[in-house]
Amino acid sequence: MSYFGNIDKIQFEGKGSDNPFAFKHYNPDEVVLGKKMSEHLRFAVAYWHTFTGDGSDPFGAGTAVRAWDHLSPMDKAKARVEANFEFLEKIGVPYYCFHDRDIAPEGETLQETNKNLDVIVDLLEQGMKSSGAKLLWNTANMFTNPRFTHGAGTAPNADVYAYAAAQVKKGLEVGKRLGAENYVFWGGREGYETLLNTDLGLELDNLARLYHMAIAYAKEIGFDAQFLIEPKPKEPSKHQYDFDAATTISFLQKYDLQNHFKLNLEANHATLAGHTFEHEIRVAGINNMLGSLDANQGDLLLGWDTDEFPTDLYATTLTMYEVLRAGGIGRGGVNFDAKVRRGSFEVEDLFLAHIAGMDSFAWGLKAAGKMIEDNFFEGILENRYRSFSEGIGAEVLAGKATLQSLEAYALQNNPIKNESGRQERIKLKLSEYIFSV
Ligand code: XLS
Ligand code: CA
Ligand code: CA
Repeated sequence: MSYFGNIDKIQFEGKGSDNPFAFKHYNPDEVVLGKKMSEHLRFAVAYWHTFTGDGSDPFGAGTAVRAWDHLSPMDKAKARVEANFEFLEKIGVPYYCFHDRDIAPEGETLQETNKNLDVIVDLLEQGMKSSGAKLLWNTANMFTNPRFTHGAGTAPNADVYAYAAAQVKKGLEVGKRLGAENYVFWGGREGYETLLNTDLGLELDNLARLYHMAIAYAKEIGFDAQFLIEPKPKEPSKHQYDFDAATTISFLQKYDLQNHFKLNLEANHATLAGHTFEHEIRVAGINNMLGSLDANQGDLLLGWDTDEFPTDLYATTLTMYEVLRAGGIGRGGVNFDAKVRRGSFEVEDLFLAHIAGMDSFAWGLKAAGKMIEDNFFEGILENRYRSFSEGIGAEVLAGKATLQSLEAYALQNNPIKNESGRQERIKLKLSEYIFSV
């Protein structure tokens, strides 16, 4: 059965095309800085937003019109598997991502839940074999079910902690079976509401213990996916432990986990943390922690996680600039953790939204590639920090300077001459690059 029968495979038609169901910028085989666009971007579709989501919000029921709406939970899950592979093929995206609870309904017991999961994982395995689609990452949803109301790996209740561990164990087995390239931990309920009932130290220690157990088990079963933690500062918890890239990196270092994890960074989560996405990517990059990206955008007028499809070219350009500077996305990818708006309820909107996101990222990649090729911004950096390549600056970098030697230098170096940062000129240049491709 076809779920998107009226839509043909989306093709690249180039800038001149006015066909809304075609790419104007995403040309998978086009080479940017010596590598194909498809290899730079490694796009993925998020199962939860595209196939499980129904457009409901806290004020109203779902609006999405889908061919599987009338089916029973298990049949719905099976239909979504077929829809997933048809969608990936037609949109030309090689990867997908899911939470365990997106793909199969929960049963009455953990046994039953795992059985449901196994039925669907069988179908996914077959579908991946016949279509060539790949799993960028999977994860365990340890935030929707009421049992996780106080947390999962940071729960105050050891029974809940054990349940979470069982779910992670199963998630790793599923990931191994489907050849997932990454495994994600997002701590939806790993945080707290008030310190008056929270043992912060114990909760963080326990979370680290769970991660160490996951590393040990993955090794035992031979699952060699890259492990990722996804920072987010708030929502659903008031304060989430993995607040942002810097906080998460220091957590990993404290618990000797830094060599086993990288970060899955999300644009909208960066915004919620009061950062730009490029800031988060740079922080990860300089710490060798850039793992993968959840591509979306928030709304600066709203303080919550709107998960819109990314269409802001300044943001996609700066994102790809940071990715290229960091040496690429490696085993990660660009996963559209984005949902169509509630008013965009037709299946056509799923295609139009992904085309918008893919074209915006391809556009950003082309602009960023040109920026790097021209060496304009890198040249500015080199010039701006040139005082560290000779004289007293070089001594600082070589670790030879002391407070005494720097004082002696400062005492005879008068006046100090600073130079303009030329920020306005630089920002206009960025616009010129974006509009030149
Ligand atoms: C929620 C998160 C979540 C993770 C995976 O805000 O973005 O969907 O990406 O659990
Ligand atoms: Ca995400
Ligand atoms: Ca989000």
